[in-house]
Amino acid sequence: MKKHKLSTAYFQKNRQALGALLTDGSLVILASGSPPVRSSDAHYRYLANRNFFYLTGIEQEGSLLVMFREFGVTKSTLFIPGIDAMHERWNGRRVTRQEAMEQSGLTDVLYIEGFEGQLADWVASRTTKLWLDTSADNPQAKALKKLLSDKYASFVTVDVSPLMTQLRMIKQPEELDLIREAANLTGEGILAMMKACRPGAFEYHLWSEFQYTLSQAGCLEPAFESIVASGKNALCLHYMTPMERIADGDLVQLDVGAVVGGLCADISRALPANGRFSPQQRAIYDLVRACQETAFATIKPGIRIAEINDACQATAREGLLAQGLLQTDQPVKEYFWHGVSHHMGLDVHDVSNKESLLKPGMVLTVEPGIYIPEWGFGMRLEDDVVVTDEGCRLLSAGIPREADEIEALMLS
Ligand SMILES: [Mn+2]
Repeated sequence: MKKHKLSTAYFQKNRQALGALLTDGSLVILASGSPPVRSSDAHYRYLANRNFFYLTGIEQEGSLLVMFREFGVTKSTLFIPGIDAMHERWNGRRVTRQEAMEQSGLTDVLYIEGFEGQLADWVASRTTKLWLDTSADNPQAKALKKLLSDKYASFVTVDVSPLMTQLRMIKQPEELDLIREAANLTGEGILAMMKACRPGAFEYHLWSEFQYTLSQAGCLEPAFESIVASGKNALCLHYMTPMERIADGDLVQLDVGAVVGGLCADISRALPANGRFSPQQRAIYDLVRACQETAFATIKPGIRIAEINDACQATAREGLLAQGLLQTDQPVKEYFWHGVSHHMGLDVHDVSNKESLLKPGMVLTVEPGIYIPEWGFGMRLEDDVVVTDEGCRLLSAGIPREADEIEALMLS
């Protein structure tokens, strides 16, 4: 049977890796957070703060991870909310101490009520440096910050998120496996959308096919709001109101991603609504595909993401000049609107340090896009790659990508 989650060893290894970056006397405190309010007393679906999750594997709101480094050894303690029958009757059961131990590999799992007492001991006696995740934007993290600044005003707090970013940027083999699985599931959803795509269908028919495919595989929430944009709607990059009827001759932009075991995929395809690309659509499709190939050939350790952008823009410029769409004195950015790559992992737009050079194990999207308002459409193609020692390797290799392949599938 396939495994669909990260192993306990993964979280243990991550804590060790963070510990190795800390000096003696360091106290790190990370909050799991709480779901944001949607409206009135309704909340959005909960997702634990990803830095907290990276170190624990725990999806329990209102929890804290404390890591304390002393004599070259890092001791980690997890605090979870206690048993509360009335709360659980309404909101579902909470993770138990036993479950938390098994999931995280931590042996010290305590109830959150004991946190402040423990904190006094750690801080008063031995801490010299207090690390908080200042990138965390949730009520629990804010309350923690306030508690610490009220009670321990003399401590200088340091932001732990740059260290987390440094670790999270390099993906481990089991993360890569799950990203591949997420890409495969995304591919299944795209095939279902291709079957549903025809003139007269509504954008939401495709949207719901994707949602259905993911839900059937146990992925109740995609990595991000699915984009299905027909015709000129694709000229809005983050089009999120898929309510329009698809017309004959439209190009339909898909930008979608599944999540498996916490790891995301992010894939874009463009479909001809009636099964055949028009000559104009085909010309732009082939040019965007050429930009993708340029990116695949450019990505290797030691370069910056900006270099991938530059290379793709050069390919796009050449193609647009040949099409007569671009004049020599015109900037290519008039048709090439957005960057080509971002990091991807536990977050679809994963944490990254823009200045850092690419290294093996980093996962990037490759998503060149060309948008032609005067032709009434635009499109991007997006795949996911891992940087290798020599270059890069596709993680979304199985998803139909070539124009001929797409047409054959749409007409079958
Ligand atoms: Mn993307």
